[in-house]
Amino acid sequence: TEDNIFMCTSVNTSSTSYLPRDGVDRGPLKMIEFGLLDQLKELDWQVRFDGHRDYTQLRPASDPPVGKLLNSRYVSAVTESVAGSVAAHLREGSLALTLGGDHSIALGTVAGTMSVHPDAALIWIDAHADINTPETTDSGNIHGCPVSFLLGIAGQVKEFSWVKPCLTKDRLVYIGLRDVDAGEKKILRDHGIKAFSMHEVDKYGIAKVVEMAVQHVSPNRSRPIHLSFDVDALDPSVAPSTGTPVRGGLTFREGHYICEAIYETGCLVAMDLMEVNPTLEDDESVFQTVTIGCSLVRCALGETLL
Ligand code: HAR
Ligand code: MN
Ligand code: MN
Ligand code: MN
Repeated sequence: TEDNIFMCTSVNTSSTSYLPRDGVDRGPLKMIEFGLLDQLKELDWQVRFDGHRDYTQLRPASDPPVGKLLNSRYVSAVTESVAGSVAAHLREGSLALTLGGDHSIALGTVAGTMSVHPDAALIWIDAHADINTPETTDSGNIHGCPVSFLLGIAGQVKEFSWVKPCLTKDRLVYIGLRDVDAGEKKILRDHGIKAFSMHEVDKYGIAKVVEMAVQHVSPNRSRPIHLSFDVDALDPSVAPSTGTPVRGGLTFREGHYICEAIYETGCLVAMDLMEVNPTLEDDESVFQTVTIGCSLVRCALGETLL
C-alpha cells in the first residue's frame, strides 16, 4: 500500500522533581524493542521511524514554576517541536503515530494535527480529563492540562504563546474517564463537553459508546480523527505500568474495541499512545503494559481478529 506512517517517541516532560514519574520517556523505546515497527510493516504500512527523540537539549538550565505550572519552559519547547514534526509528516500524507511519554506531549501532537487539518476531531481515551487550566490545576503537572490549552480556555501563559486555540468543544470527546478533578468537572459542564465516563461504558456498552462518540465529533465520518490514547484508560489489572493508575478502567477488549472501531471509520490521521512507564511495577507488569500498548496501536492501524 502507499500508506505511510511516521513515528516519533518522546521524553518525559512532567515534573522531574517527582521521582515516581520519571522513566515514562522510556516507554516508547520499550514498544520499539518489542517489535512494533515490524508488526506495523506486517500490516502493510510503510513505516518511517524518526528515531527516539531526545529533547534534553531543550531543557533550560532553570525552569522555575510559572504560577502553579511546573517545567513550563521545557514542556513548551518540546511540545512546539513535536507539533512541527507531526504537522510536517501529515502534510506529506503520512499518518502520525507518536509514542509517549508524558501526555503533555499531546499538546504538541494535537496542535500539529490541527495546523494541517483545522477541522479535525479529537478522541481522548483516558482515566483523566487532562483539562485543568493553569488556575485549576492542583498538581502543576502540565500532563493534566493539555486540553485546556488546545481549547483556548487556559488564559494567557507567556511561556505557551506559540499555542493557538485550535480545538472547539464540538470536536472533542472523551471515553474512559473516572478520575476527574472538581475544577475539571465544572469546565466539562460549563462548556458542554461530551464525555463518556466508565459509568456510560457500563451503561451502554463500549460499541454504543464509540458509535456515539464518533458520531458526535465526526458526524457521518465528515472529519479527520486524532486519537489520543492514554494507557491509564485501561484497568490497572491489564496495564499496570503507568504513572497514575486508577481502578475500574477499560477491559483488555474494550480498549482494543475502541481502536478497531476508530480504524474502521477510515478517518484516523494521527494517534498518540501515551503514559507507558517501564520503570513502574515488576517485569511482568511492564511486559504486560508494553504488549498491550503495541496491540492497541496495531488495532488502530488495521489489525483485525479475522
Ligand atoms: N488531574 C490530575 C492533575 O491535573 C491528574 C493528572 C492525570 N495524570 C495523567 N493524565 N496521567 O491523564 O494533576
Ligand atoms: Mn504524565
Ligand atoms: Mn492523560
Ligand atoms: Mn491519564
